[in-house]
Formats: sequence, C-alpha cells, structure tokens
Amino acid sequence: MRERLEALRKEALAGIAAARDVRALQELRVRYLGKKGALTEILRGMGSLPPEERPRVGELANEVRRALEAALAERQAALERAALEARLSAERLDVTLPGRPIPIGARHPLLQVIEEIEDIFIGLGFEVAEGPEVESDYYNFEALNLPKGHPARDMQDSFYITEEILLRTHTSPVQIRTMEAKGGAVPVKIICPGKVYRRDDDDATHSHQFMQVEGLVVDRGIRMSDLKGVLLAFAREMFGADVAIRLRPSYFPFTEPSAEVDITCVMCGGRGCRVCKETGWLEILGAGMVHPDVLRAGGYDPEQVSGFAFGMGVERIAMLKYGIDDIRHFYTNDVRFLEQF
Ligand code: 2U9
Repeated sequence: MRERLEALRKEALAGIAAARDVRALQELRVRYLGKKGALTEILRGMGSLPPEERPRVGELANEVRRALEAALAERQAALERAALEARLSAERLDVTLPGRPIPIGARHPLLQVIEEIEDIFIGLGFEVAEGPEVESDYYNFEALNLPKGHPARDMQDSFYITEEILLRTHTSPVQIRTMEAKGGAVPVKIICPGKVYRRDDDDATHSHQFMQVEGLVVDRGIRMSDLKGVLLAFAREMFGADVAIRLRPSYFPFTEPSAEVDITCVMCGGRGCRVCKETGWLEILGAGMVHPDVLRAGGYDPEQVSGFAFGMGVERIAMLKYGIDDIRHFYTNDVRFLEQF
C-alpha cells in the first residue's frame, strides 16, 4: 500500500509538472484527489491492513494529499502568471509611436474670399446684410427698375418657381428690403454677400449658381467720387497697394450713370499679358449711382438723398487673386484643390 501511495505521488507530481493549462490541472485534481479519484481508491483498501499499520499509512496518505494539493496550487499560480504575462506582452502599447493624423477640414476658398471682402468693407464702416435666396419677382426685378417685359430680364435668364417666385438672380433684393426696413432713415451703408442663380450653361467661367457681394450706400450728398474712393480703397486692400482702378461707362437698369470697374492686371502689373488680353486691365466690378426710381422703391426721396451701388462676382475675384482657371473647381469639391487655400 505504501508503494502504491509513493507510486501515485510520483506519477501525479510528474503529471502536474507537465500540465500545460489550468484545464489540464483541473482534470488531474479530479483524477487523483476527486471522490472517485486514485487516492480515495487506495484509501478504500485501508480496511484490509493490519490495525497497527493503519495510522502510518493514513499519515502517508495525508502527506501525499497535501503534497499534491500544494503542487496543484503552485502549478496553477505559475500557469496563471504565464498567461497574464503572455497577454500583457501581446497587448503592449508602444506609447512612443507617432499618432495617426486626424485630417481636419478647412474653410472653403470662396468663404475665405467673402470674409476678406467683408472685413475690408466693415473697416470702411459698412454693415453686412443677408436675405432670402427664394425671392419674389417684385424684389428681384420690379423694384430694381426692371418691369415685366424689360429687355434686361433676358440678360439674366432665371429659375422661376411660380410666375411670381424665383431664385434670386442677384443679391440686390436684400438692399431693397434693407431700405424698406430703414423707413427712409440715413445713412444706409451695407454689403450683401450670398448665393445667386442664373440659367447659364456651366463652363470654365460660368456657373448656374455663384456668389455675389453687392454694396449700397444711401445718404445726403453721396456723389460718384464717393463711389470711386470706396472702390479704390477696396481694390488696394484686396489686390495690393499699387493697383489702380478705372471706370468705363456702362448700363444697368438700377444705376444711372453706370460703370464697369477695372483694376490694373494682377498678373502683369498693367504691361499687358495673356490674362488681361494685352490690355493691362481686368474687369472686377459693376457699379453706379442708384437710379431715382430704385431709391423711391426703397422708400427714399431722390430729391433729398442719393446713393451708389456696386456688385461683384466672388468666384471671379477669387480666380484673379489665386490664379484659378476654372470656376467649376469651386463646386466639384476635390480636396486636392480645396486644401491649397
Ligand atoms: C440696389 C441698387 C443698385 C448693384 C449693382 C452691378 C452694378 C453689377 C454684376 C457684377 C458681376 C453682377 O456678379 S455679377 O454678374 N453687378 O455689375 N450691381 S450695380 O446695384 C444695385 C443693387 C441694389 C438697391
């Protein structure tokens, strides 16, 4: 019996030492120490021993049980330590690795140019006014001296929603609305940035939807020289201190007299190049003295006050400033284009 116990100890300790995981250990525990295990099996045979041998064999059996329990606990601890270590080294983080860059967006170049234009005019004492993109025929045309059937309505083919409602073709209705809201008070000194819509075929220089900034000043004694001074200040801040402007006579229904405004070519400084078609000048604006009928439509007496107005296409300004050759770049949202600004 003693030999059987010693053999059991030897075999069990070898098995425990060789166990590869906690499950295998658990199986060994059941096999040797469980209710139907090998040790219990041997102890059942105690009855056949002579009584004087039983205490010593019993003691040996307890010693073997303690030894196996100790070996199981120790092996279990070692296996758990190894498993933890393996997990920790598998999950190790290298905190010195450079982080993954999070690409951040940028403001759209057109928005940047609009804000630059706004800053310049705010510096000259203007306020920024905004209004609806869906307009009535009255605010978009009628109040601006463009009655139904006026040939200039053909120049701006429009997106009509109903007979009387359309997508605005310019931001001028905002100026009419602002004058109305002022109830005849002066001064009016506003710029109106925003989207406008025209039924054009899209190409490198035309878009059916584009951005405008228009401006309006109404006060007592406003003269054409005020218009010239403001536009010269704007052109110098926008394109450089050494640019000059020139005014060419033109026609708009809402201004009289009207002018187209050029700056000296930003590419060649006025010497003549491909961009300015060898003229040395680039057209950037339309402008003029507000027509008396338009002042009246806004609630002002043209005998008491006068005003000037101007309008520019933001894409054109941005294209000239940054040398962009196709207006469609602004609307196709290719990040390789957008991230350059
Ligand atoms: C009111 C009175 C007058 C706004 C004006 C222009 C001249 C002009 C064009 C420039 C390029 C439009 O974007 S564009 O195609 N605009 O030439 N705009 S005067 O005149 C106004 C506006 C409102 C009450």
